[in-house]
Amino acid sequence: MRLFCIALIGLAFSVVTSSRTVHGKGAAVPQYGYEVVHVYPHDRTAFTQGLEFRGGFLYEGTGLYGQSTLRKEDLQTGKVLQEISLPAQFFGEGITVLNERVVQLTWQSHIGFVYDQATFRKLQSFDYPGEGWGLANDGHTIYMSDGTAQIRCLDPSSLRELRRITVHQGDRQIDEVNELEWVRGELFANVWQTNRIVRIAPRDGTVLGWIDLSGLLTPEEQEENVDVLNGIAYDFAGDRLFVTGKLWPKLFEIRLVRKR
Ligand SMILES: [Ca+2]
Repeated sequence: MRLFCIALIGLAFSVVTSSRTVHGKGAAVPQYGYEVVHVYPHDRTAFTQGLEFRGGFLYEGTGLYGQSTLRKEDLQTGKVLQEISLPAQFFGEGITVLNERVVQLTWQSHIGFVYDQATFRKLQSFDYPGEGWGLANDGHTIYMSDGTAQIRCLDPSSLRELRRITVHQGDRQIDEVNELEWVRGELFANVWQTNRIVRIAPRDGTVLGWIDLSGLLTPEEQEENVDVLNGIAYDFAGDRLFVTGKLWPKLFEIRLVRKR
């Protein structure tokens, strides 16, 4: 009986200790809100799955079967300057632009495409296991999300997987990591079906912060058949951060504001 009591006390102590530890780590992660710097138009029919800003233009990959595209767009007007459609059997996902090529994933077809950045001519395709969700790159490595807490690191030439990191905050894995962006040495990622972006250390997947983007759309706009927040693009030259969502009427330039 005495041994049993000691075991119980020990168990209770360890539960308290571990919950304090988890709580402590969670509290230490910075939380951010935002200020809107500028509002731009966004195509209401674009089911945004990938977004990047390169050379003064937006590149956007859109999804849904029979409606998936790759586009180049004018930021100011939202006008589509160049566009190709994917064959109807493919649901387009993330895109990234590197070395004058655009890479685009598909959701569940295990195949990605590589296009010439200037002409959008298809140069090659490649395959991968699992699902394709988001893409980004740091100039040397391509990062790919797949709907789990894992981010795959790909060789930009062969598009073969080099290693993986797991997005985590303490002991908790952050699942359904979606559209990605490389921002000043960090990976930013939409978390699917939330209004939040998670800031990730690319080295080991540690969560560096959370950005709450609730309230970007008005209540009226929320009722107009829009889908979730998805789409982050960073303008290196101008230090501008853009966000939008699937079927959203607007694309926002935002500035992050530390909450705590
Ligand atoms: Ca992006």
